[in-house]
Amino acid sequence: MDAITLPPTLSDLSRYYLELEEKYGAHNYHPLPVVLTRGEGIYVWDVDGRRYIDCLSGYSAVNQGHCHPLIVRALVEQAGKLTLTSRAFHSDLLGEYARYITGVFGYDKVLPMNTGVEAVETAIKLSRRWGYQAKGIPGNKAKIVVCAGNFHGRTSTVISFSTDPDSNSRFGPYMPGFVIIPYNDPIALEQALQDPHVAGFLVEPIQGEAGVVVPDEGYLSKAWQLCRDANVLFIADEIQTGLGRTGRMLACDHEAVRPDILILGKALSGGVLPVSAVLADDAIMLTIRPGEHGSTYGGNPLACKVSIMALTVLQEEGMIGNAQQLGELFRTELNKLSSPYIRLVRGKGLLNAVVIDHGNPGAAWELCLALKENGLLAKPTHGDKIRLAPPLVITREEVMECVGIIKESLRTLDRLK
Ligand code: IF1
Repeated sequence: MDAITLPPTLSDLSRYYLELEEKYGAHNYHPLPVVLTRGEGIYVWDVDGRRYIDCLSGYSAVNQGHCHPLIVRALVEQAGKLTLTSRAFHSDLLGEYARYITGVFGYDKVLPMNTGVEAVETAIKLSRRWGYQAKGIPGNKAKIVVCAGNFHGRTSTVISFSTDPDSNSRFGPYMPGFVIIPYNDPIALEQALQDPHVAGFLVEPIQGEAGVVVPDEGYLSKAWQLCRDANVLFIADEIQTGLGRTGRMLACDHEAVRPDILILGKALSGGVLPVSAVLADDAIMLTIRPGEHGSTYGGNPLACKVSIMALTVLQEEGMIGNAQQLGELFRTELNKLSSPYIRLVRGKGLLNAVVIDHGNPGAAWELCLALKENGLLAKPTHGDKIRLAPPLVITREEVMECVGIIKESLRTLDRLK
């Protein structure tokens, strides 16, 4: 373990767990030095009993708050009854779930998967299949247009169209058939769509990993219109932006855009299981036939039960409106800090980021360490951006507490050269 990265305040107990991971776990992450053992609502506790406000929310998987009692109850009850049938047999929950989720989002059909990237893979395969079968693209010629700065997951296909060298360099060879255009650029999209072999346009309504990049108002609706005109499927990756995070059920709802293919994940289970889904109408979804796609765990009864409850509490407990209102407050109050170290505050609903402005390239990391010391957990991305995305159950008082902690913690940057 690189001793200099460990703060002197780290307890022996925390150090023990950190060293275990370091010794026996692959080194594919660089976490903040905090070891968590319990969560409830917006709070998490470390092994030394210190409490933190979680401003990452498992990268927006725990929108409903940690260990939401109704979601946990659904999980535990179903776990004692039936957890997995595989899709070789029916269960008494898959149909109920399919009816429920298609009703919530207004699509004919759902295809259930587990992780986010599997749902993205599914959407890619589905749009290609639709391209051959419905649009008449010649065999193996289908293209999918994607945006620079995207993050859609980490499989070898999906990293093939990443523009982030950390994600894809030295992991080639790469899957062909993707065209990368600039994000937030309808003219580039219009040009790309002139190619008759394009089957789909895959886009994040807000780019999360890129540092919460919010496109210009009207971009999504324009892109959607361009896709319709070109007979190209508009595929929205709402894995991070969906499920109330931006103050609407879907980020696309802000512009009344209805994607042809909708991809959901993360908070679809409230953070208790990997549950993802692809939604589309029959003309698209039924181009995949039995035996042509699937997954052992996709649509398992445990996931179905949990997901119904995760969607239910999201809607019934006012979380979406709360995200809208308190997100507004959070950004307003962060802007009021007018700190020389905050270049800008951006986001929508409770998906926000601050861009740090400091001569020291390690400033965002140092700030996150200071935030942690003061009781708030957040993680830098791309060096200088810090995502601030607490669970949607946060209250006004707690948002103000976050702002206070951030204000206090920014002072450490005075001392950093
Ligand atoms: C990691 C970021 C968040 C996603 C979108 C698909 C996926 C993700 C829009 C894949 C996943 C994660 C994965 C996580 C870090 C994280 C992330 F920083 F990379 F951008 F959330 F902000 N589409 N995002 O954001 O979903 O297969 O992981 O379930 O450590 O890689 P997955």
